[in-house]
Amino acid sequence: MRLATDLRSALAEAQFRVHYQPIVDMATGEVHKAEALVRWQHPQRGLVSPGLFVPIAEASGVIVELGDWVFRQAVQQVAAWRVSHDPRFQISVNKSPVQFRSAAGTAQAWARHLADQGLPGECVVVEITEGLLLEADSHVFEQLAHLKQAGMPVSLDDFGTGYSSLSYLQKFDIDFLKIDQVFVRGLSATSKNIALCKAIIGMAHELGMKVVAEGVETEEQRQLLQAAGCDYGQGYLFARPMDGESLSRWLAETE
Ligand code: G
Ligand code: G
Ligand code: MN
Ligand code: NA
Repeated sequence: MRLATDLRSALAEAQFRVHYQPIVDMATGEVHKAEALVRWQHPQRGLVSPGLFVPIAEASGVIVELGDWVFRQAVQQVAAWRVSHDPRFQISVNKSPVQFRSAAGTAQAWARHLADQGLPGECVVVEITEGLLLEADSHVFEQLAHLKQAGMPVSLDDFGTGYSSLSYLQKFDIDFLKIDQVFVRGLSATSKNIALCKAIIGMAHELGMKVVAEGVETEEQRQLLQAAGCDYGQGYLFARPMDGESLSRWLAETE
């Protein structure tokens, strides 16, 4: 596929952008978190969705270098927002299982980069998937432990969609659980989804995790999730992913 060869040169040619989507504190409305989401400005195709190119980047291994680049962009951005907006600011970065298995872009390398910038580990939250935990070998265990040692929180993305086994939640120290959009979509007081959301939130809190609901699009969904004790919300109701400069303006206006 053409995209695969284009991906290799895209980094050198500076065609990637990082957009940020705010994550809102449900109880207070404050914003001191955001998720970094990569975008590809392709010279012929225009904006290519990560849903399309991330799997190709994973298959070719380019995701390791790309993921490192996204991480560094996020670090630069979080340092700025800690000064200009809120000293607690954290940015979530998605880390693919391919990156966890690589000898490059390790947890130690990320920790060193943060230390070199004079930043605490807690600045960057690492988003992982259920699949990583299910296939976790000793190397993955060790990498997750290194993230924790360096103070980097771990967030479990797309929760509830992939697998039915919950046993891995006992084995790993997870800080945030992200309820997948499929549970938030069609949320109403009488739907089965509200029962599922409440059960997930209750379980997460019992296990010492904070909960982020993804894909919050309506005021009704926000209210139901807030009443269910959900800690944070992310979705078009609050804001779409946008470039750093736009989010800086949005943060200033939302204050
Ligand atoms: O940004 P959406 O808007 O289209 O993102 C689609 C998918 O791409 C999501 O599942 C998201 O986790 C993934 N994604 C976005 N940015 C990154 C990234 O920097 N690294 C990895 N591994 N996945 C990403
Ligand atoms: O990493 P993850 O798979 O969770 O990526 C989040 C994805 O969800 C991105 O593709 C992002 O653009 C998308 N997204 C964020 N908020 C909303 C929303 O309110 N509605 C929908 N449909 N998608 C959203
Ligand atoms: Mn994510
Ligand atoms: Na998700």
